[in-house]
Parts: sequence; C-alpha cells; structure tokens
Amino acid sequence: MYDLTVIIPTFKEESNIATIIREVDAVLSRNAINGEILVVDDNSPDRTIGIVRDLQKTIPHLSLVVRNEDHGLSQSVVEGFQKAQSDIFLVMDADLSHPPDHIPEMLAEIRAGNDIVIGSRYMEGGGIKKWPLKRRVISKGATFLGRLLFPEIRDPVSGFFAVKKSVVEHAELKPRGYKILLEVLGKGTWKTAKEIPFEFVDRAVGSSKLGLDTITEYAAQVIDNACFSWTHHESVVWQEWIKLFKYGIVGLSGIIVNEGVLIYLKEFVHLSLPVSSIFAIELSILSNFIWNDVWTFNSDRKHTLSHRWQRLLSFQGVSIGGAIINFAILNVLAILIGIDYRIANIIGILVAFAWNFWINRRFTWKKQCTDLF
Ligand SMILES: Nc1nc2c(ncn2[C@@H]2O[C@H](COP(=O)(O)OP(=O)(O)OP(=O)(O)O)[C@@H](O)[C@H]2O)c(=O)[nH]1
Ligand SMILES: [Mg+2]
Repeated sequence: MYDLTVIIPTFKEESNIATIIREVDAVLSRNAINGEILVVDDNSPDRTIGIVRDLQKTIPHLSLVVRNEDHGLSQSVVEGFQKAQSDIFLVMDADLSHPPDHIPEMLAEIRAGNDIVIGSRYMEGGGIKKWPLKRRVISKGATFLGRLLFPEIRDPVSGFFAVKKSVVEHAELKPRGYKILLEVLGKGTWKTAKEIPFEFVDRAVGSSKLGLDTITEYAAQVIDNACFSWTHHESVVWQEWIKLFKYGIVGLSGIIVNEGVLIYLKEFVHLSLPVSSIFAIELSILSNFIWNDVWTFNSDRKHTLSHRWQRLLSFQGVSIGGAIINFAILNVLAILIGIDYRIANIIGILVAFAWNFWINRRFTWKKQCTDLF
C-alpha cells in the first residue's frame, strides 16, 4: 500500500510521458512521499507504453494499466481509481500542464481533512498561460455551466485534483468526456472541498484531443448530474438547490414582515412614509437573518454560537445596500411618482432581494472550507 496514487491518463503522449514521470517521481522523493505513479493508457499506438515499461525497470513504484475497451479520458481515470493501491488519489495530465510541484500541498490539504482538493485556474494566484482565445472561451463556458451546479467552486472542471478514495469508492460514476471532476463532485460522497491556485501551462508538444463532441458530451454530463441530484438528496448539488429554495421562503416571509410593519406604522401609528419604511425594512432584515441563520444555512457551518453576532453584523452590513435600494425605490415611486406605497414597497423589496442574495451567499454564509469569495 502507498500513501498516495498519482493517476496519469495518457493517450499518445510519447513526447511528454518520460518527463512527467521523472518530475513526479522527483517531487515524491524530495518530499518523502510514499507514492505510486499509475499511468492509465488507452493503448496508444505510439511509443508511450514502451517508454513507461522501460521506466518501470528503474522506478518500482511506477504502475501501468493498458486499456483496450471503452476508450476515453474519464473512463481511464475511473479505472485508475479502481486499480490504485492507496486511499488518496491525485489526477493530473501527462502533458506538463499541471505542475507536479503542487502535489505535496494537495496531499497535505487532503490529510488536513478536505475530501477533495482542486488545482484551480480561476482564483487569485491561478491562471492559464498561452491559451488561444477559442480555448479560453470554451473553458469559461464549461466552467460557467459547472458552477450552476457548484456555485462555491471556482474551477469545477479542472483536470488537476486530489480526492479521498472514500469519495468515489461507492459513487455511481458515469465516466464520459473530459470532465471527470464534475462527475466526482456531482456523484461522490464528500463534504469539504478546497481549491488551491495553480498556473495551467498549455502543452508544448503532442497533440490535443479536444473536439466538438467533447462539448456536447459535457453539456449532457451537466444535465445528467442535475437529474442525479433529484433522486439523491444527499448530493452536494441538491443541498445547494435546497438552500436556494429555503432562502426564497425566508425572503417571502421577509416581504410579509416588511409590508405588514409598513402598513401598520403608516395607517395605525400615523408615522410618515420614510420613517415607517426605515422600521419596516430593519425589522424584516432582522427577521430574515434569524431564519436564514437557524434554517437556510444551518448545515453549512461548524461555527459556534458566538460567531452569530459576526454573521449578524455581516448580514446587516451587506443588507445596507439592499435597504437603501428598498428605501429609495419605495420613496421615489410613492412620493415623487405617486404610485401606491404598498406596490412601490414590493418593487423595492424585489430589487433589494436580488442584491442581497448575491452578496450574502459570498460573504455571510460562505463555506469555511472553500475560502474563495
Ligand atoms: N487514457 C486516456 N487518456 C487521454 C485520452 N484523451 C486524453 N488523454 C490524456 O488526458 C490528459 C489531458 O488530455 P489533453 O489532450 O491534454 O486535454 P486538454 O489539456 O484539454 O487539451 P490540450 O492540452 O490542448 O491537448 C493527457 O494526459 C492526455 O494524454 C483518452 O482517450 N484516454
Ligand atoms: Mg492538455
């Protein structure tokens, strides 16, 4: 048994394979990591297999799987999961796009308790070197689609990631296409994911296998993962949607509080519209905070109660933007334009609501593990 298996899927990588194996091996030995290097090749017609077999003579912890059926990158990675002789897997490309220097850090993050560690191109410190515009646009599009499922993850389609065996061991993965990480995130058993930035370097040699069918395959995969979550409520995707739903319910209750207090203060206490609206808005902010804190985002946190004041402060802070929007729209529409103040208030609330969700998701209740936004 090893402490780590570095899985490298390959197809026609004769010009890169020796370099990547040597580089990974050097990183493993420099950092005293008892690791296995597992090359999973789709029976490349070039010299890839021969080169790996030669290297096996001097690197005993280098393993090779040659596949003859069901050709594909994702399928190869999943076969790597099955053949690996360790409990931690790290997947990386053979074409030197993923710097092996990050391996120790990724392993350390898994050992620190994260279920998945993602080498991320789309966060501060990460990036892509030398990519033509077309590749950038396709990649951004794929990332956007993936983030509909995992809004907390910046690069859910990275090919450079580490994962605990327990995440994928019993997962009903349907490997297809290029984006195996999305499948792992969608169907694996996990709670914490951490992203670390890295700079993706475009392949210098060898040919790219990315084609148009990759894009349609990917779209189908995103839809499949969304459908999967309907029947698997423990999945992260489902949990995320549930949060959105709960947030909506709390928002509706907030509208009732806001509107109810406004009408009460104006009609029965006879306060002016601006003064009534300040109380109405503030009370609805407090009520929304309490419901979101004890209900909507309850499962996200390992926080202790003492942090509730900090969250309230943060919620109150970001709600000021929404409150000003609400207040301004209500008073301008009602006093200057003459619209019924109850309708003007609802319009103000809806605009403020959209603003608030976006900000709160990123600051107040962000997951501790991802520290991204
Ligand atoms: N086993 C296996 N590996 C593959 C297959 N297609 C690609 N790979 C490997 O998967 C990794 C990523 O493939 P790349 O072709 O580099 O994909 P990319 O990085 O999106 O595109 P380029 O770098 O522009 O070529 C490389 O190590 C490839 O050798 C395949 O069908 N089977
Ligand atoms: Mg590549």
